Amino acid sequence: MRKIRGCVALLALTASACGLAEDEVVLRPDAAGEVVIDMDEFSFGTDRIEVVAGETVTFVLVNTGDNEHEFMIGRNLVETDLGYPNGFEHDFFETTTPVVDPPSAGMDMGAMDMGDMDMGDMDMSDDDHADDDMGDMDMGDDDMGDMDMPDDDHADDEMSDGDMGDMDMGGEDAHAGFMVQRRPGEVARLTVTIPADVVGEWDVGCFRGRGSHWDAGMRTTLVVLAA
Ligand SMILES: [Cu+2]
Repeated sequence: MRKIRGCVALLALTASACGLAEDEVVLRPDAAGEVVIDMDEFSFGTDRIEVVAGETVTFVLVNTGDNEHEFMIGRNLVETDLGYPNGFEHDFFETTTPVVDPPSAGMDMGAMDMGDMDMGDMDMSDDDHADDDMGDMDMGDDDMGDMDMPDDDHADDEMSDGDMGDMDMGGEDAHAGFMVQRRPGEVARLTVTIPADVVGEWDVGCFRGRGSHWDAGMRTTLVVLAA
């Protein structure tokens, strides 16, 4: 853990030497194509991640925090009816299939949710109904967690995961798109060859805690440069 933090600090120095804002942390793939990202309360430890289209990049996602965290990339923030940040309208991984190690760390909620979002009124009403039911059921749990300290949030998640298995969202809203989820101390490697059609700026975020992680600053920017 200490080693990883040291790398981030070193990159910060490199960034400032390149003429960027002094406190701006920019991560780029190393010689092996790896970008090590710390996930904790509540940040990804970087202001910006820069990659180049055509490169094969491995995001090494390290949960150095005390809560379960997730890593999502997308555009156009989606909010629930109650105004909680809840994923992205456009998933970065719509046109590519990442490899996740271990595979159980990855989860793709994209097909179902993104389809509903793009479809017409009939699908929307179905979807709203389902979301409302979920929302009402989750509210009690989650509000309590939000008012308590993050540790309680974590306890909640652990308990739910134990009962329901890996696909359980631990009382979270299900959000569209591909995500990697890690518990404290866990690491996952997310490898993807960056397609040319994703050049531009993307948001990276964690939406755990009913969007409270995002609101608390657990987000960063991914910049995909043209080859
Ligand atoms: Cu988080």
